[in-house]
Amino acid sequence: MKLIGSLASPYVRKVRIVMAEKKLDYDLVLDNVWAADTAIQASNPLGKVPCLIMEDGGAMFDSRVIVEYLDTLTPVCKLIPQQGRERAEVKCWEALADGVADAAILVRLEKTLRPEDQQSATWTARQMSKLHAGLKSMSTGLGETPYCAGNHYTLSDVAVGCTLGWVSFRFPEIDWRGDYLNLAKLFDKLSERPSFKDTVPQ
Ligand code: GSF
Repeated sequence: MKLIGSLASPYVRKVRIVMAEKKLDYDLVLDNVWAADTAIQASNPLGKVPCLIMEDGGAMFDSRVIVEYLDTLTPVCKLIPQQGRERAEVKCWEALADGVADAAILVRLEKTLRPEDQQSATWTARQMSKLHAGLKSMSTGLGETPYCAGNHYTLSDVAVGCTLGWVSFRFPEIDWRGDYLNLAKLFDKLSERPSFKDTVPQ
């Protein structure tokens, strides 16, 4: 399998961590989707990474679809419960974590891609409020449990870890570690895993 992605993206990192946890082999093909010469649209018409190229040449996106597929390929380190409420809970954590990343990325794009005189403070504030509400909700949901969905490591933790890592990477001024000690503790625990160590955003 080939994974088209970048070393900074939280969604690509989520897929890479799942690949590593499940001990799946793949080649990482770097593509800067913002560059004029990006080839991403040949594989993903939406022009986004991650995009998985399967053995038969077929392309799969987005990260949530890819990780769900990867989890079915081997019983090694099951990350998504099979069914019912537990499954929905893990998927909802993933939606929350990805949604926080979506909002944070929109803020960054507004600042980096749009000329200063066209930037909207209202839009930025709207996204920032989602970012902060999302962090708070993650902390409340985690409470004092060892992992997001309870006692076991799941895709929820992978998704939350990738989003927190990305927020620290691009918004070092947001002190989520100081505000939410339980998230900091979880993040430090996750950061010891080889899958996280090998994929620190850069
Ligand atoms: C989000 C992918 C995405 O926005 C997923 O795969 O989970 N829901 C999708 N990827 C960004 C890179 S990054 O900011 O992580 C991307 O490829 N953006 C290019 C664009 O044109 O929006």
